[in-house]
Amino acid sequence: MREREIPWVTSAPRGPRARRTCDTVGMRITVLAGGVGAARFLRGVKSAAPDAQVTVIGNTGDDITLFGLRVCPDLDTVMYTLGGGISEEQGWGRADETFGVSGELAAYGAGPSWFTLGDRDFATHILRTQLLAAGKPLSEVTRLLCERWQPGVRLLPMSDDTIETHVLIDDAGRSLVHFQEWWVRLHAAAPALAITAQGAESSAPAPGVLEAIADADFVLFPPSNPVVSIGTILSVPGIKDAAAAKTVVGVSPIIGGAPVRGMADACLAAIGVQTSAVAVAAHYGPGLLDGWLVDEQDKTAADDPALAGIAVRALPLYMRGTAATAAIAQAAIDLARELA
Ligand code: FO1
Repeated sequence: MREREIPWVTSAPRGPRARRTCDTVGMRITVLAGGVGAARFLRGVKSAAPDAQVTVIGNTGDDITLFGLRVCPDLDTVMYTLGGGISEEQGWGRADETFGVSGELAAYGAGPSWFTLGDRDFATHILRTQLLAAGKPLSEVTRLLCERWQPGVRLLPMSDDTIETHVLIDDAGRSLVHFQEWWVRLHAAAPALAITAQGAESSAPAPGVLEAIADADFVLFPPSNPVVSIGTILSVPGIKDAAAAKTVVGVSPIIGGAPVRGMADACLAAIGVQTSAVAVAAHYGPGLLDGWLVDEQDKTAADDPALAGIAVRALPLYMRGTAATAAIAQAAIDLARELA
């Protein structure tokens, strides 16, 4: 962490409201975000640090082109969730959806049918594709889409270059499938022999990404998938080194040996990492991770020699609602400030 006067530590009166307000004015937080878990965590960050400037670096490895349209699931999940348009029960896609267009496409036998796109969601993909076709980079397109949704954070794609996560599976013979096909059509049931972010090695961080990390007071890793979300963002050249130079605090996506949602265990198995709060933190390593929040079930992680050099704190980690999520975000912010 660059030595810098931390503006929010002031001598202002320390009343509860005053303490919180003066605590977050001028605070710059950068968050590497995947999909559903990250979006919900970000609601907590906004609640815990309402005056902070939050920049979200979104994973684009899940992106897929369907019916000629560019779909960016993790960017849209953050945009819709923080903008108030998300389908709460799914955690992705739009609320109050209808499926007229996908029904008509199915009537033509046009596929794939395994990836559900609602009519409202189609509008996002149509406009994004139109703007991309007009030559605008994904970062500019994302900024324009966010003008409608006003998510209250700056949402940057990790890169403007095309990066797509593909999975080598052994499904009665080896084949390489797009991450979404493995995740959604196959429910990650076919063991992943390898997971690669195709295009990452020749990609560049999107404009503003490295600056957002360098200028942050600290960086947060929400409880996103450590392989296909956080891992993919870190695979864009320059991002991991930039983050390693900062104070980084992460939230374990694994509680009691199981992922809270999604199928991170299937992804971790693909890279030979155990599905545990300790193993994920050790996978990030003390060179990158400075602090790690674990659920109380995993509090022994604090004494695990595998996490030497990483400050571990145990607290309830299930994001059961806004208050619980805000408490988790507050704990992450407090730990980052303690370590900065
Ligand atoms: N996930 C599913 O399990 N089934 C779907 O049909 C599906 C459609 C979908 C459409 C738009 C979108 O932005 C996300 C969608 N997702 C779907 C979720 C998506 O696979 C995940 O959000 C991420 O890619 C993994 O975090």
